[in-house]
Amino acid sequence: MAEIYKDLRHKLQSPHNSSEKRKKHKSDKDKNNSKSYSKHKSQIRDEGETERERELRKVHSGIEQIRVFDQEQCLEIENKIDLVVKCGEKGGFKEHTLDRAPLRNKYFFGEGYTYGSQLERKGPGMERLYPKGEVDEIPKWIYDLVISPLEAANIIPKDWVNSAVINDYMPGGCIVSHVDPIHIFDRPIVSVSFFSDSYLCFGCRFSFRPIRTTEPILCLPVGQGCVTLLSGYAADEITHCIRPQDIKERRAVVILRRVLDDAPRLPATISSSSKKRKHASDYDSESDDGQRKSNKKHKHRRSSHDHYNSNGRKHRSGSYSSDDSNENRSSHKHRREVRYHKKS
Ligand SMILES: O=C(O)CCC(=O)C(=O)O
Repeated sequence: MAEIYKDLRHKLQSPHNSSEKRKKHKSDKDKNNSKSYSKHKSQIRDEGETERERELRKVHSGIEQIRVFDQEQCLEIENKIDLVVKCGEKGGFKEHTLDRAPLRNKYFFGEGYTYGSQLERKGPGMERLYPKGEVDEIPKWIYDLVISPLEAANIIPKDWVNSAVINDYMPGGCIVSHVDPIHIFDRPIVSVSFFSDSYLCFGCRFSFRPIRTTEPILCLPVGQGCVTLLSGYAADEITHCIRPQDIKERRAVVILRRVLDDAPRLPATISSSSKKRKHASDYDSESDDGQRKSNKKHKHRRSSHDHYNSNGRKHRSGSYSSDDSNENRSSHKHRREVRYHKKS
């Protein structure tokens, strides 16, 4: 499938491709100053197709997919994810480590942040990191089994990752369209998929009751063991999501990101007073089994992440509506380049 996309990308980039021909055709038409109504209509249709193709090419330019993990490595990592889930079920994590939703749980390690309806003040760029120490450390197995192989393959620089999130989806689970907050996370956004194959979709709008989405600009296959890197347009200028119909079997993803040094953080006093840690963590980041002694059930906390209206694409005005909203787009634009060598 990745090959197909590569081919498409080449096709779109080729000076001989039909979109280029259409552009030339259009400018010839403009020069001839054709005014007939039927010509005008076909011109609009051509422009529409060209716009979509151009957007698809821009999305592809910010996507890289690499296969790093074989079946054996995937199984080992999947066993570890199961242990994380068990630990969460026993109430073994700090309060902000685990964000539960009916068909999808998120586990934040290293750093956690407020998003969606957790935000006291909603709007683009309002996401805030929790004070340091309010989520559990990145487990040692994530360093050993996931981060280290990516570092060894020069896909991410050494010690770059300071945030690891595991999303665990049940069939029908989803993540609504969003842009990972640009004022919180450096690019690229690195994710590794496990348990089953699915699709990461770009440019969908969600609506609810019943949940449904508009046609995506791109459905990117994300197979088991596949590493996906998003940067540039794919990360910043178009939303991505996981649609409920694309999770047919249980799926998990490990998202590896770098929180920016100047990302805004909630003051310790406000956050800690309202959201106390429930149990002392004995999910030791050094411990491989990840089991905790406490068996108290974690209080169910509905997440906004899956219940928030979102728009697929940037509006002409430049505003977005997304749960992982984004701001400071221009001021952070210079940060967007991938600053290191990526494996091709
Ligand atoms: O499940 C995935 O592959 C993407 C998840 C995602 O975009 C997120 O959690 O922010």
